[in-house]
Formats: sequence, C-alpha cells, structure tokens
Amino acid sequence: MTPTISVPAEPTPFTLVAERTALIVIDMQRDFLLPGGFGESLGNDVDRLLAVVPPLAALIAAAREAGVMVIHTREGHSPDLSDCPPAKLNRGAPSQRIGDDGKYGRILIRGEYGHDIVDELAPIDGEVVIDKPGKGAFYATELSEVLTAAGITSLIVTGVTTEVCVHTTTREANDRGYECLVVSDCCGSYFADFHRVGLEMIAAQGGIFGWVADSAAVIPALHQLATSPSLP
Ligand code: TIU
Repeated sequence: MTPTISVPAEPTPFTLVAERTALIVIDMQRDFLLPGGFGESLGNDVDRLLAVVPPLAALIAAAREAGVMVIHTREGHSPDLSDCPPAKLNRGAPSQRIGDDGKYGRILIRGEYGHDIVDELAPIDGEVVIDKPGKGAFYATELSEVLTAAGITSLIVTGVTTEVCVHTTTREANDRGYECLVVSDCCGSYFADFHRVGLEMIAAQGGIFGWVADSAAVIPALHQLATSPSLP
C-alpha cells in the first residue's frame, strides 16, 4: 500500500499520497528572478522572487528524497516567436519586449541563458521540464500526458508568480481534477499584496481551487514519506 500523510493546510488538512503526487516548480527562470532581467525591466522588485529560492530548494530536496516526482516549467517562446500571440507580445509598454536582446540573451526565448532556470534550482537528470508559451502549464504543453502516464492525481504547486503563472496553473489543474496544494513561501510575487491575496483566493470558499500550506508543514510530511515503509 502507498504511504499517505496528512499535511496541516488551509482550509483543511491535505492528504499527500506517495507515488500519486508531483511537485511542480513554475518558471523559476533567470529572466524573472535576476537583477537586470526581464522582470526587473517591467519595473518589478525581484527581491521578492529571489526570497523564494532557499525554501524552494529545501522543498525540492525533500521531494527528491521522498521519491516524489519533480516537474519544472519554463515560460518562453521559439526564436521566431511563432508561438507568441501579438496580444502577449505587444502588451504594456515595457522597456524590453519578449524576443528583444536583454542582459541575459533574447528575452524569454528558448535556448537563451535568461530563459533557463536559476542555478540553485536546476533540474537534475530524469526530471521533466515543460516549456510553456502561456501562463498556465497545461496550455499547449505535454503536461497532462506526463501526469497521466505517471499516475499523478495531486500536485504540490510552487514557483512564480503567485497571481499569474502559479494561479493559472493551479486553476487549470483544479479544473482537470487534480488536488493542488500551493506552498505559500515557495511561491512569490513582485507585489506583496497580490501574493497574500492570491493565496487567500485559493483556500477561500472551502478551498475553491486548492489548499495552501507553508514549507514548514510540507517538508516534514515529505520527510515522513521518505521514511515510511511501502506496505504490501
Ligand atoms: N511566470 C509568470 O508568472 N510569468 C509572468 O509574466 N508573471 C508576471 O507576474 N509578470
């Protein structure tokens, strides 16, 4: 039998089932996190995103130790921008646009240095990396097929930004029947209020599209999973 652990969470405890749970790490990319990159060029304070790195590194390590599947995503586009709709490309008035040359290469273009994941959270061999053109990780990607093939029914959701790609992915996952636990200190937003309210929105109304817990609750649960014997 697969070990099952109850994690203290809002609005109710979340049941972690080993082998049915994946950790998804959304868009922890240099373009969003590093000083001088795309995120900062939009006028954002990247320190709020960088603060996510240490707790998320610890959570990823605990997931790996527990044998929980780790999936990374990257938001970005092909070099010819054929998968970037004008509505996205032309949005707002940033000093740099997707596809332009930035401090870390062409902004949000696959294969560029800035498009890749920060060194501290780099995927290890065997981990799935989903390249997504949208905010949600299910839109125009192979994520559904990957999760179905692995027998995953629950997601531990982390990454940036809370109210944009984390929210969109959690909403997409919830509509597809996945139970989603969003880890509060392992998500980040450029805006403190959006982060706080974004988390409140997930767990409100009885958990309208998910659960919320912090890494201090989730990491011990993963440690318990790592040491639980698999019963026959
Ligand atoms: N990954 C993600 O959230 N993409 C964004 O563009 N987020 C912003 O908050 N800009």
